Amino acid sequence: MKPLTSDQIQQYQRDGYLIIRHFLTQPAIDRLYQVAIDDQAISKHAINVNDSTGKRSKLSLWYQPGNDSYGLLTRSQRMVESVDKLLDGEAPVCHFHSKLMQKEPRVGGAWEWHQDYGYWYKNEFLLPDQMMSVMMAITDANRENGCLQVIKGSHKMGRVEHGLSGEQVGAAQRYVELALETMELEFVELKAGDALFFHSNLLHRSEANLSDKARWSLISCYNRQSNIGYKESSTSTSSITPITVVADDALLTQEAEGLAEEAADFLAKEADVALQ
Ligand SMILES: O=C(O)CCC(=O)C(=O)O
Repeated sequence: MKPLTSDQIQQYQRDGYLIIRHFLTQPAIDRLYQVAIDDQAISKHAINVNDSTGKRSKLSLWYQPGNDSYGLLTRSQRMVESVDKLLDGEAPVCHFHSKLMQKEPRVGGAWEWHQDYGYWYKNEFLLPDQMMSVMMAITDANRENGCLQVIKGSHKMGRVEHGLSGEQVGAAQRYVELALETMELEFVELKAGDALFFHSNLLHRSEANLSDKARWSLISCYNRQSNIGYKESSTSTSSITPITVVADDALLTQEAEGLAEEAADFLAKEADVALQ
């Protein structure tokens, strides 16, 4: 396992994100893709989120990382140590939640400009520098199938006001426009197995998937134990429970399990997605 270099850490601090190419090997990608397709618990708990034009994305969100392939990835040493290097503070790294984002060909909808902390602030987490997300590409993500777009350096703006925008929560348009006047817009094209680490205040969005290729990704969100969500809406305490780390190859060497419905603690279908 290669630790992050000081250049990579500086890059994250300067830009608000860091791309690590080939984070996963091909056998690991194959396994995650297979689970994404086959897992009953994931499909049973998929929630539809419409964009402003009525196009629909699906996501399944859970709090507790278990012994399934996704849990083993989110708890792997390389992942947790990378997050540990990038987050501010010293307290142990915890898993807030993970979600499998399913943008189906021609159907998958857009996501409005937002900061993840625009949502999480409402859960009364106080320290955005102690929160981040990691997007793992399960399939290739490119301009055609609605890859993530980010505004480089926008995490330095601090939290921008957010409001409801259809079924989603979006950042105040005026601030997004101002940011785009002086900061660079980047389309984050990823190959399956690439990982994008990004700060909770980084402005990002994605467009609809108008292509004939699915765009699936796993987004895992991390927090430090010291950063309490005073109004965390879930019953789960995962965001302040230190992760039990596993070896990097556990994903391939351990018997693959499906997500355990009870243990994973899925976000209920009727829950308010706007709070996530
Ligand atoms: O998957 C996407 O395209 C965007 C998802 C996103 O921005 C989020 O869940 O915060």
